[in-house]
Amino acid sequence: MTCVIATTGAGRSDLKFKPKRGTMLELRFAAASRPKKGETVNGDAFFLREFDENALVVVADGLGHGEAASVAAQKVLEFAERNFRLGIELEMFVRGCHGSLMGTRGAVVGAALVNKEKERLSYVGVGNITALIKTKSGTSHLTSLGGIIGYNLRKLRRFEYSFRSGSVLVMCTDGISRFAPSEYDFTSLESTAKRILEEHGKDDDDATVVVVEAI
Ligand SMILES: [Mn+2]
Repeated sequence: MTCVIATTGAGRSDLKFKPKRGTMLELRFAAASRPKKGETVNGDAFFLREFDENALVVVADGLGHGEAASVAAQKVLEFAERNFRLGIELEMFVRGCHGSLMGTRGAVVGAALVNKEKERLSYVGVGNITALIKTKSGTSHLTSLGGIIGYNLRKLRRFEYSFRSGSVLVMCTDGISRFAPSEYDFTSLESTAKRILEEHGKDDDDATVVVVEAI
């Protein structure tokens, strides 16, 4: 939007300027998830929560599949439900997950915090969760380090990315085989998430895809 201001005085000028945005990014979310073929419980889990100017997005893949994997993944959800505000200190959030998963089989976890005011995305990934940001100009893959939450936590590192209007965050567990984000049109997030799951979900693993778009 452009504002036009007419100044008073001898001269006259039309001053055009862009007003400071009073609004934050708005986010849209969609997710698709299903267990491995033949399993009744899902060893993957995801969590989405907006609070203050933030949104926390977590994807967890309990090791293996079946009941024990599901217990570990559900523990991540329980921890996130109680402690999502820790997400503003993402390393502490992930460290807390690690503590609460001790004694379980363990899980790999990706945690993203979007700051809708600053248009930034912070990411901490432990183990094999794929996360990427798709923009008009291309795709950047978010960096995860090795380790297993609840079992073997190595050094945590937070990576920062810009996340602006039009940016799309995609997070998947390894039950989704590699795909080219450019092949998908993210106009309908829900049907895109479903299509990625249908077209790239592996039969021999639980599979999850979460999509978050800034508008
Ligand atoms: Mn898996």
